[in-house]
Order: sequence, then structure tokens, then C-alpha cells
Amino acid sequence: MTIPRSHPRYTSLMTREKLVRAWKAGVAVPEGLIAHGRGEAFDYLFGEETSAPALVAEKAAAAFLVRARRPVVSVNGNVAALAAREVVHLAAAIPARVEVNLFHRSAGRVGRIARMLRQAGAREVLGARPDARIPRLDSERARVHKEGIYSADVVLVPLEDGDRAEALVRMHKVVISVDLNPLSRTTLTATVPVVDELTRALPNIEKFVKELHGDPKEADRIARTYDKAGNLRAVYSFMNWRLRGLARGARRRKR
Ligand code: PTJ
Repeated sequence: MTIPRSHPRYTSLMTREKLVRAWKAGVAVPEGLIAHGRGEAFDYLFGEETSAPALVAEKAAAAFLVRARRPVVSVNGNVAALAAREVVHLAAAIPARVEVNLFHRSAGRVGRIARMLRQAGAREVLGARPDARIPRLDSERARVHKEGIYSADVVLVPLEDGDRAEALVRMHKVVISVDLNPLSRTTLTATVPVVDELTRALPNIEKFVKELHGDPKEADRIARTYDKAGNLRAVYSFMNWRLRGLARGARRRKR
């Protein structure tokens, strides 16, 4: 289907098309299309822009990533479909390992996603031969690489499910999530929840990583003073402020 450039929701429709194509190619799963719809609905509430509190969390995420000894970026079907290049650029900037980790795991999907990441420039992609398990996690997401997610100290988990985020936190890892749902279990359990859209969040984190590489003291200060509860409060206040603004506008329109 051709989407006219003049359509007011051109970008959003193109993103949807990208995901549908990824589903047809066996990269994304149908459940991923549902997850995308949920994310998009939340993004409307944020005005489809990075909020100030999200930017604070993105800088904190970058601080933890540059200080990490064994950072890993976890990639699933939606993330590969929407942001393969952004993942590769961010991982190179940190530098971090990249590991494919799927909820709806099949060897074919892991292979296709790894190929996509390599086509986007990744030199090494883990995920095809998991040799360890995340303890107390029953889903396929428990299957990880010993030299990747299993032994990582900081894991970036975009579009994660809450169970694995919880399990990774139990393993005492710093878990950085990217999830537009400010109420999800992932957001509530991650060490650094980034409540922003994936393709905006990853380049922002990359920019901060590059800045903080030159200023390790500032990276230490940010990681030390980051306040998750305060940041989430700011996210909720931002949403409240947006909705109140919309309600005032609606009242004026009605008069
Ligand atoms: O590829 P697989 O098999 O690993 O499966 C991937 C999905 C996404 C289906 C799986 O991880 C899943 O079921 O995730 P959930 O539990 O639906 O959570 C995904 C979260 O990501 C939801 O809270 C959405 O609001 C959020 N989300 C969706 N699209 C975006 C997003 N957040 C940021 N940016 C997006 N583009």
C-alpha cells in the first residue's frame, strides 16, 4: 500500500507499515503489532515528543551505560523492525554487546533478526546459541548467552515484558527499559525506566553516551544522583499537565 506523503499521520502510518512488513517477513510477531498500538496510544498522551523527564532518564541511562563493565543491548522483533540502525549505532558508541532475546522465540526468528542487525552494521550479534538461563523465569526469554545478558552488569531492554525485567533486577543488574507505558511492570521495576518512544529514545541516549564519554565525573554524578521515583513522579505530572491543557482547550472550544 502507498501512503501519500501529505497524510497528516504519514510517519505513524509508515511505522505501522514497517511493522506489518516485518511481521510478513517473520521478524515481528502479531503480538508485537498489538504492543505497538499500546505504545502509540500512550505516545498521543505525551504529544509524540520526548518529555523533559524522559530526557532526564535518557541521560541517566547513558551515564549507567558508559560506566558499565559488561553492557548489553537486548533486541526483540519490534526493536529490530523499528530501530535496527539505532541499536547498532548506540551499541557501537557505548560500546556494548547486542543480543537477540525473544518472548516468542524460534530459531528462524532469531536468525532473521540477527541478519537484520548485521545488515545494519552490527559486527557481532549474540542470541542464536544460548548457553545459560535467567533464574526463576519460565518463558523463552530466560534463554541467554553466558557472555552476554547472563553476565552483563547493565542491560538495556527496549519493549520488554515485566517478568524478565523483574528477573534481571533480581540478578542485581542495572536494567534500563524503554517503554511508553508509564504504568507497565517493566517501567515500575526497571532501575532506569525511560518512558519514551523507541526511535526517539535510542538516538538521545547515544548522544548523551558520546557526551559523557568525555566527562566520566559527570557520568558518576548523574548515576549517583539519579532518582527513579522522582523521575516517574515527573512523568506522571507531565501527563497530568498535558491532559489539563487539553481539557482547558476543549472547554474553550465548546464555548
Ligand atoms: O519479538 P518478541 O517475540 O520478543 O515479542 C516482542 C513483544 C513486544 C511482543 C513482547 O516483548 C511483548 O509482549 O511486549 P509487551 O509486554 O506488550 O510490552 C511492550 C511494551 O512496549 C508496551 O508496554 C508498549 O506500550 C511499549 N511500546 C510499544 N511500542 C513502543 C513501545 N515503547 C516505546 N516505543 C515504541 N515504539
